[in-house]
Amino acid sequence: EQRVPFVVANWKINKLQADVVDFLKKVDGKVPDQAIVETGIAAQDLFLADLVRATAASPIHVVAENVHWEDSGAYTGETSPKALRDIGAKYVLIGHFERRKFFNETDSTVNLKVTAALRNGLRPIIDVDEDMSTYAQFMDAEPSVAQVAAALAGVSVDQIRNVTIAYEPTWAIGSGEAASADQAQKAAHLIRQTLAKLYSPVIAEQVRILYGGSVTPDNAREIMAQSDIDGVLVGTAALDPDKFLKLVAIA
Ligand code: G2H
Repeated sequence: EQRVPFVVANWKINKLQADVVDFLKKVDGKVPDQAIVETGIAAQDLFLADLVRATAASPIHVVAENVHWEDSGAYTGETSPKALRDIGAKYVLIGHFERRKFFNETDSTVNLKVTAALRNGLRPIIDVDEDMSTYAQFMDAEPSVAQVAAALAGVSVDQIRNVTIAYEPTWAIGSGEAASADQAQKAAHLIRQTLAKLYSPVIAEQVRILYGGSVTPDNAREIMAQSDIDGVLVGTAALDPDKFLKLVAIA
Protein backbone atom coordinates (compact mmCIF):
# COMPACT_ATOMS: atom_id res chain seq x y z
CA GLU A 1 0.00 0.00 0.00
CA GLN A 2 1.49 3.29 -1.19
CA ARG A 3 1.62 6.20 1.26
CA VAL A 4 -0.02 9.29 -0.27
CA PRO A 5 2.22 12.38 0.03
CA PHE A 6 0.95 15.02 2.43
CA VAL A 7 1.71 18.75 2.33
CA VAL A 8 0.55 20.76 5.32
CA ALA A 9 0.72 24.53 5.64
CA ASN A 10 1.08 25.73 9.22
CA TRP A 11 0.04 29.37 9.27
CA LYS A 12 0.51 29.67 13.06
CA ILE A 13 -1.02 33.08 13.98
CA ASN A 14 0.14 34.88 10.86
CA LYS A 15 -2.90 35.72 8.75
CA LEU A 16 -5.89 38.05 8.97
CA GLN A 17 -9.32 37.27 7.53
CA ALA A 18 -8.72 39.06 4.22
CA ASP A 19 -5.43 37.18 3.74
CA VAL A 20 -7.22 33.86 4.20
CA VAL A 21 -9.78 34.76 1.54
CA ASP A 22 -7.04 35.95 -0.79
CA PHE A 23 -4.96 32.77 -0.31
CA LEU A 24 -7.91 30.49 -1.03
CA LYS A 25 -8.79 32.47 -4.15
CA LYS A 26 -5.24 32.08 -5.43
CA VAL A 27 -5.07 28.31 -4.91
CA ASP A 28 -8.65 27.64 -6.02
CA GLY A 29 -8.85 24.85 -8.58
CA LYS A 30 -5.07 24.33 -8.55
CA VAL A 31 -4.73 21.72 -5.82
CA PRO A 32 -4.67 18.11 -7.07
CA ASP A 33 -7.03 15.37 -6.00
CA GLN A 34 -6.32 13.97 -2.54
CA ALA A 35 -5.67 10.52 -3.99
CA ILE A 36 -2.53 11.99 -5.58
CA VAL A 37 -1.34 14.46 -2.96
CA GLU A 38 -3.14 15.27 0.25
CA THR A 39 -3.05 18.90 1.34
CA GLY A 40 -3.93 20.62 4.58
CA ILE A 41 -4.00 24.11 6.01
CA ALA A 42 -3.48 24.62 9.73
CA ALA A 43 -4.87 27.91 10.96
CA GLN A 44 -5.98 29.67 14.12
CA ASP A 45 -9.20 28.31 15.57
CA LEU A 46 -11.12 31.46 14.71
CA PHE A 47 -10.63 30.86 10.98
CA LEU A 48 -11.40 27.14 10.96
CA ALA A 49 -15.16 27.20 10.43
CA ASP A 50 -14.76 29.68 7.56
CA LEU A 51 -11.98 27.54 6.09
CA VAL A 52 -14.17 24.44 6.22
CA ARG A 53 -16.91 26.28 4.33
CA ALA A 54 -14.53 27.84 1.83
CA THR A 55 -12.83 24.51 1.06
CA ALA A 56 -16.02 22.44 0.87
CA ALA A 57 -15.56 21.96 -2.87
CA SER A 58 -11.76 21.73 -2.68
CA PRO A 59 -9.52 18.78 -1.75
CA ILE A 60 -7.77 20.91 0.91
CA HIS A 61 -8.27 19.60 4.45
CA VAL A 62 -8.67 21.88 7.42
CA VAL A 63 -6.21 21.39 10.26
CA ALA A 64 -6.42 22.80 13.80
CA GLU A 65 -3.18 23.88 15.45
CA ASN A 66 -4.07 22.62 18.92
CA VAL A 67 -6.86 20.94 20.83
CA HIS A 68 -7.88 20.28 24.42
CA TRP A 69 -7.96 16.73 25.83
CA GLU A 70 -11.49 16.89 27.27
CA ASP A 71 -14.53 16.81 24.99
CA SER A 72 -16.41 19.44 26.98
CA GLY A 73 -16.54 21.14 30.36
CA ALA A 74 -15.14 24.06 32.29
CA TYR A 75 -11.88 24.78 30.43
CA THR A 76 -12.06 28.46 29.59
CA GLY A 77 -10.14 29.40 26.48
CA GLU A 78 -9.58 25.86 25.22
CA THR A 79 -10.94 24.17 22.09
CA SER A 80 -12.96 20.97 22.33
CA PRO A 81 -11.96 18.08 20.05
CA LYS A 82 -15.63 17.20 19.74
CA ALA A 83 -16.45 20.73 18.54
CA LEU A 84 -13.53 20.68 16.09
CA ARG A 85 -14.88 17.50 14.57
CA ASP A 86 -18.37 18.97 14.62
CA ILE A 87 -17.41 21.99 12.49
CA GLY A 88 -15.67 19.72 9.97
CA ALA A 89 -11.99 20.00 10.84
CA LYS A 90 -10.23 16.84 9.73
CA TYR A 91 -6.73 16.99 11.23
CA VAL A 92 -5.10 18.56 14.26
CA LEU A 93 -1.46 19.40 14.96
CA ILE A 94 -0.44 18.14 18.37
CA GLY A 95 2.76 18.87 20.27
CA HIS A 96 4.33 21.39 17.93
CA PHE A 97 7.66 22.61 19.27
CA GLU A 98 6.16 26.06 19.87
CA ARG A 99 3.40 24.51 21.98
CA ARG A 100 5.96 22.57 23.99
CA LYS A 101 8.23 25.58 24.38
CA PHE A 102 5.84 28.47 25.03
CA PHE A 103 2.79 26.69 26.46
CA ASN A 104 4.32 24.00 28.66
CA GLU A 105 3.06 21.13 26.57
CA THR A 106 4.59 17.87 27.77
CA ASP A 107 4.72 14.31 26.48
CA SER A 108 1.84 13.47 28.78
CA THR A 109 -0.44 16.31 27.64
CA VAL A 110 0.49 15.48 24.05
CA ASN A 111 -0.62 11.90 24.67
CA LEU A 112 -3.90 13.04 26.25
CA LYS A 113 -4.57 15.27 23.22
CA VAL A 114 -3.71 12.51 20.74
CA THR A 115 -6.15 10.07 22.33
CA ALA A 116 -8.82 12.80 22.61
CA ALA A 117 -8.44 13.63 18.92
CA LEU A 118 -8.67 9.99 17.84
CA ARG A 119 -11.65 9.33 20.10
CA ASN A 120 -13.44 12.17 18.29
CA GLY A 121 -12.55 11.12 14.77
CA LEU A 122 -9.87 13.78 14.24
CA ARG A 123 -6.57 12.75 12.70
CA PRO A 124 -3.59 13.89 14.76
CA ILE A 125 -0.40 15.15 13.18
CA ILE A 126 2.01 14.58 16.06
CA ASP A 127 5.05 16.83 16.12
CA VAL A 128 8.27 15.54 17.58
CA ASP A 129 11.39 17.64 17.94
CA GLU A 130 13.71 15.24 19.71
CA ASP A 131 17.39 15.65 18.95
CA MET A 132 18.25 12.43 17.18
CA SER A 133 21.80 13.28 16.21
CA THR A 134 23.15 11.17 19.07
CA TYR A 135 21.05 8.22 17.96
CA ALA A 136 22.84 7.84 14.65
CA GLN A 137 25.72 5.93 16.16
CA PHE A 138 23.31 3.54 17.90
CA MET A 139 21.26 2.73 14.83
CA ASP A 140 22.00 -0.97 15.14
CA ALA A 141 20.67 -1.00 18.68
CA GLU A 142 17.31 0.19 17.31
CA PRO A 143 16.68 3.05 19.67
CA SER A 144 13.15 4.20 20.25
CA VAL A 145 12.23 7.82 19.75
CA ALA A 146 10.91 8.67 23.21
CA GLN A 147 8.49 11.43 22.14
CA VAL A 148 6.87 9.11 19.61
CA ALA A 149 6.42 6.30 22.11
CA ALA A 150 5.04 8.70 24.75
CA ALA A 151 2.61 10.38 22.35
CA LEU A 152 1.22 7.03 21.20
CA ALA A 153 0.64 5.42 24.61
CA GLY A 154 -2.76 3.73 24.47
CA VAL A 155 -3.20 4.29 20.72
CA SER A 156 -4.54 1.06 19.19
CA VAL A 157 -3.49 -0.73 16.03
CA ASP A 158 -6.70 0.47 14.36
CA GLN A 159 -6.15 4.08 15.44
CA ILE A 160 -2.52 4.35 14.40
CA ARG A 161 -3.59 4.31 10.74
CA ASN A 162 -5.10 7.76 11.32
CA VAL A 163 -1.92 9.20 12.78
CA THR A 164 0.74 11.25 10.98
CA ILE A 165 4.09 12.00 12.60
CA ALA A 166 5.99 15.21 11.80
CA TYR A 167 9.68 15.51 12.62
CA GLU A 168 10.79 19.10 13.19
CA PRO A 169 14.27 19.63 14.60
CA THR A 170 14.13 22.64 16.91
CA TRP A 171 17.04 24.43 15.27
CA ALA A 172 15.38 24.25 11.84
CA ILE A 173 12.08 25.82 12.86
CA GLY A 174 11.66 29.27 11.36
CA SER A 175 15.44 29.62 11.17
CA GLY A 176 15.87 29.47 7.41
CA GLU A 177 18.19 26.51 7.93
CA ALA A 178 16.46 23.23 7.10
CA ALA A 179 17.86 19.82 7.98
CA SER A 180 19.75 18.20 5.13
CA ALA A 181 17.78 15.57 3.24
CA ASP A 182 20.05 12.97 4.79
CA GLN A 183 19.51 14.18 8.36
CA ALA A 184 15.75 14.30 7.79
CA GLN A 185 15.75 10.78 6.33
CA LYS A 186 17.76 9.37 9.25
CA ALA A 187 15.33 10.84 11.76
CA ALA A 188 12.30 9.67 9.79
CA HIS A 189 13.80 6.20 9.61
CA LEU A 190 14.29 6.14 13.39
CA ILE A 191 10.68 7.15 13.83
CA ARG A 192 9.56 4.36 11.50
CA GLN A 193 11.71 1.86 13.42
CA THR A 194 10.04 3.06 16.60
CA LEU A 195 6.61 2.49 15.04
CA ALA A 196 7.69 -0.98 13.96
CA LYS A 197 8.70 -1.78 17.51
CA LEU A 198 5.51 -0.34 19.02
CA TYR A 199 3.15 -1.90 16.43
CA SER A 200 4.61 -3.99 13.62
CA PRO A 201 6.85 -3.50 10.60
CA VAL A 202 3.81 -3.70 8.31
CA ILE A 203 1.95 -0.99 10.21
CA ALA A 204 5.08 1.17 10.40
CA GLU A 205 5.11 1.18 6.60
CA GLN A 206 1.59 2.59 6.51
CA VAL A 207 2.10 5.61 8.78
CA ARG A 208 3.05 8.89 7.14
CA ILE A 209 6.08 10.76 8.40
CA LEU A 210 6.57 14.42 7.48
CA TYR A 211 9.56 16.69 7.79
CA GLY A 212 9.15 20.27 9.01
CA GLY A 213 11.53 23.17 9.60
CA SER A 214 12.42 25.86 7.03
CA VAL A 215 11.05 23.88 4.08
CA THR A 216 10.96 25.90 0.85
CA PRO A 217 10.24 25.06 -2.80
CA ASP A 218 14.04 24.99 -3.20
CA ASN A 219 14.88 22.31 -0.65
CA ALA A 220 11.61 20.34 -0.66
CA ARG A 221 12.35 18.16 -3.67
CA GLU A 222 15.39 16.49 -2.16
CA ILE A 223 13.76 16.14 1.26
CA MET A 224 10.58 14.60 -0.14
CA ALA A 225 12.58 12.21 -2.31
CA GLN A 226 13.79 10.39 0.82
CA SER A 227 12.29 6.94 1.28
CA ASP A 228 10.91 7.47 4.80
CA ILE A 229 9.63 11.02 4.23
CA ASP A 230 6.07 11.30 3.00
CA GLY A 231 5.58 15.02 2.96
CA VAL A 232 6.27 18.34 4.63
CA LEU A 233 4.89 20.61 7.32
CA VAL A 234 5.59 24.16 6.20
CA GLY A 235 5.35 27.42 8.09
CA THR A 236 6.88 30.52 6.55
CA ALA A 237 6.98 29.39 2.91
CA ALA A 238 3.38 28.19 2.99
CA LEU A 239 2.07 31.65 3.86
CA ASP A 240 2.56 32.41 0.17
CA PRO A 241 -0.02 30.74 -2.11
CA ASP A 242 2.41 30.41 -5.02
CA LYS A 243 5.02 28.70 -2.86
CA PHE A 244 2.36 26.46 -1.35
CA LEU A 245 1.28 25.38 -4.85
CA LYS A 246 4.91 24.77 -5.80
CA LEU A 247 5.39 22.54 -2.76
CA VAL A 248 2.23 20.61 -3.64
CA ALA A 249 3.48 20.18 -7.20
CA ILE A 250 6.82 18.85 -5.92
CA ALA A 251 5.07 16.27 -3.70
C1 G2H B 1 8.17 24.61 11.69
C2 G2H B 1 7.58 25.02 10.42
C3 G2H B 1 6.12 24.68 10.36
P1 G2H B 1 8.88 26.99 9.25
O1 G2H B 1 7.46 25.16 12.78
O2 G2H B 1 5.64 23.83 11.35
O3 G2H B 1 7.75 26.41 10.28
O4 G2H B 1 8.62 26.33 7.94
O5 G2H B 1 8.65 28.46 9.24
O6 G2H B 1 10.21 26.60 9.82
